[in-house]
Amino acid sequence: MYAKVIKLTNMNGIKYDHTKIEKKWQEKWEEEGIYKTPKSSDGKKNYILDMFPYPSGATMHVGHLEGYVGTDILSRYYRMKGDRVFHPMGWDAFGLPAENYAIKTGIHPDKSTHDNIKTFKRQLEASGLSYDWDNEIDTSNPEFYRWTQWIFILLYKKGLAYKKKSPVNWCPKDETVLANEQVVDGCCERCGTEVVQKELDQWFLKITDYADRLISGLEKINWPEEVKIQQRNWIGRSEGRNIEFSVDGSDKKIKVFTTRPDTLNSATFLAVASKDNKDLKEKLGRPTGDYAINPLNGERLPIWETNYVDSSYGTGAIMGVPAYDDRDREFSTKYHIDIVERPFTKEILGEKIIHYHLRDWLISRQRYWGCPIPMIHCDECGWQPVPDNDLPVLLPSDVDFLPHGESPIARSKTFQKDVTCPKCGKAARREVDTMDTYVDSSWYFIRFVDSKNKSEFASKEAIKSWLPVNNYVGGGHVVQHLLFARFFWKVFYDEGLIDESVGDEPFLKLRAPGWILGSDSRKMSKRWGNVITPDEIIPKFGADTLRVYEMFMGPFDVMKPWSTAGVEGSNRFLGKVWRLFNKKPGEKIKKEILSKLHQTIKKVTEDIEEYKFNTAISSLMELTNSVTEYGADRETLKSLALLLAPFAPHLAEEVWVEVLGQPFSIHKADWPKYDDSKIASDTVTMVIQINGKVRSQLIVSNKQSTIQGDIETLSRKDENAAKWLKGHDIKKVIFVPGKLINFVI
Ligand code: ANZ
Ligand code: ZN
Repeated sequence: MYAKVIKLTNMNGIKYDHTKIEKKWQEKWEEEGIYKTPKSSDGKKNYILDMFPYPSGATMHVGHLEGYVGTDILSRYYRMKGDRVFHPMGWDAFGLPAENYAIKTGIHPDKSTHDNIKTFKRQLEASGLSYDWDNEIDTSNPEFYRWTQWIFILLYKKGLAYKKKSPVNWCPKDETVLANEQVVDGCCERCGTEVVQKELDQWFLKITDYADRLISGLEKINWPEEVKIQQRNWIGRSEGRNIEFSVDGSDKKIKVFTTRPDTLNSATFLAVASKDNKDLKEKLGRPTGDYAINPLNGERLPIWETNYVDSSYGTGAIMGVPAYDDRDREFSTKYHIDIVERPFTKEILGEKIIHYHLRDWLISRQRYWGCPIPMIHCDECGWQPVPDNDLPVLLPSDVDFLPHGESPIARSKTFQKDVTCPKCGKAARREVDTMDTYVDSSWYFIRFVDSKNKSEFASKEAIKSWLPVNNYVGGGHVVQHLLFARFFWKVFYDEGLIDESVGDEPFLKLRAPGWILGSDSRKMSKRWGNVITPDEIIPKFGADTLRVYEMFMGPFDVMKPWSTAGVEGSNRFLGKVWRLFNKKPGEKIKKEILSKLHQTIKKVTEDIEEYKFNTAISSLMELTNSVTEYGADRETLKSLALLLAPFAPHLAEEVWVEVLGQPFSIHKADWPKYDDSKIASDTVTMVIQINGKVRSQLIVSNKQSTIQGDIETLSRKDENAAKWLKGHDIKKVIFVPGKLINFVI
């Protein structure tokens, strides 16, 4: 064993060269299939999931990787702890950008998307991520979208999918529907023509039926508070009263919704939603000429029509109380309506009611690159779902992508061929719209657990064995994704497709990585020329350096700017680790090192579980420094390698197998345990800084660590510190007992 150490030390030299290590182990891991999902039922199940990426034309940048590295650390750590880990990856492959690209270049979305997937996958693999690729899914694959269609039909049969007229953004020149993000200042992003609203028949999913459960379920899950608040705000539950007013001189009645029925005595007007000027910021209105009677005091109140009342919320009408409501006051001031302030009343009129701001989910898209909606329209029988045996309804390939007023699929010659009504058999027509891609991402995490199932969307057993997701990581604009996915899950749960024991929330713990900004502290974007890709960093510094750097930049969930100096710092740290393992280990270690080791095991263990990857790495740095200075035995080195394995998997494997002579693979080895009795220490580690930069450290007794004179003397004797102090006048000494000493020179 010992001879091997010497031999391999010579072979690899002392310089840390990632090019000799990373590719080699990636190939070996793949060959040995060490990240395959365990078949046995040993260990606690732990489903660790990333929000799967949309494979866009722009390659992945280092910001995307942050979350993936985080879940990779968790997956490696929990595997070593003996958990049964499930860590899959796949592609949110449908979407508008690929279709727009096709319009511009003529390249079919299927081709561009799959080219992009190849690039993304290569980048993930080069980063040393431990996905089990056996369960890879692609939402544009008919094997997948067959079940997306099946789910749509399930919803339809449960009365949760319906068709209704609804306005869309319409460009009259391009004759196309525009997504909100394609409308810039009210004009078409492509041609600049003013966008109008057009009413189209569209499919909706009835998420509003689940509004209350979508709120109450939040109590059960471990999510960041701000994400829960976003969910609640999006649903917008509001308790109040509907109060009925009669219209003077007619038998018409107007119902208003108010959350402040106690202000009824101070109402001076009524207002109903107007059709025009809807999108203007300015409050506009006109009197209708009618008057309503206040049911509390009999006063006659003018009825106005205004754009600040939303026709689709509450009753679409309000009572105006300018004395107490800011919007009403602004409106009254502008139109010289009375402002009357009377005391609140204890007498409360009207029926109790709860309204939600949440709207049903509009899923129709007049687009090609999405999942076809599996419905057939018959003039006699109306809308009919496509029979199960006829699924999937395949996306036709014979379409041109230029917009012509409706979904490009409408002009396919094959799509409508021989279509008959499933009910009466007469000639009929298929729905040509496709689904919002949020539908795909609302259930992909269920398909992962049984991705090859041909007879079910996922078996109840597979769902029970892996779901709910234990750790879900992803960020960005996810309010809707999380809401929609929770809605789907509850529908499946109610339908009995999910065992009761699994529960009615799909994501138990959620964490959102903070954005990585460019080095100019701006959002990484082509526009600013500040995008950094793994393809620039990995060849130069290695994946381990990139991983350690990204996790060391700061707390996982906060924004942080990229710094090339920081990358170099992480690279130097790994170089230091490398040299440590290429030194001959000692026979014995100091007691101080032993307690430091056990403190570090405890700290890294706890930090990983709390997603505090940055502080876990700092404690590994401290341990590395202590060991470099005071030496270590083989057992200590083994523990250090194990602790590093989730962060720098290639380097850790190399020293584990090639230097320490341990059996392949470190990623299958047991996570080290700490011993409380060894943690207790009568010594502390003090940092020595010169001009605020850490230059060395001292291990001293607790008592000594509080005596400035002793620490100053010991620092001057310390080899590393002495180097920096030599020949300089010390202007000032800052001393923090038990923590640090800083020499200002
Ligand atoms: C009188 C009043 C007095 C009000 C007061 C508020 C304060 P949320 O919490 O969002 O439910 N409102 C009702 N329906 C509306 C609609 N369709 N469009 C615009 N505004 C509407 O808000 C409920 C309050 O918003 C209601 O209570 C109503 O104004 C207004 F001191 O009634 B309130
Ligand atoms: Zn029919």
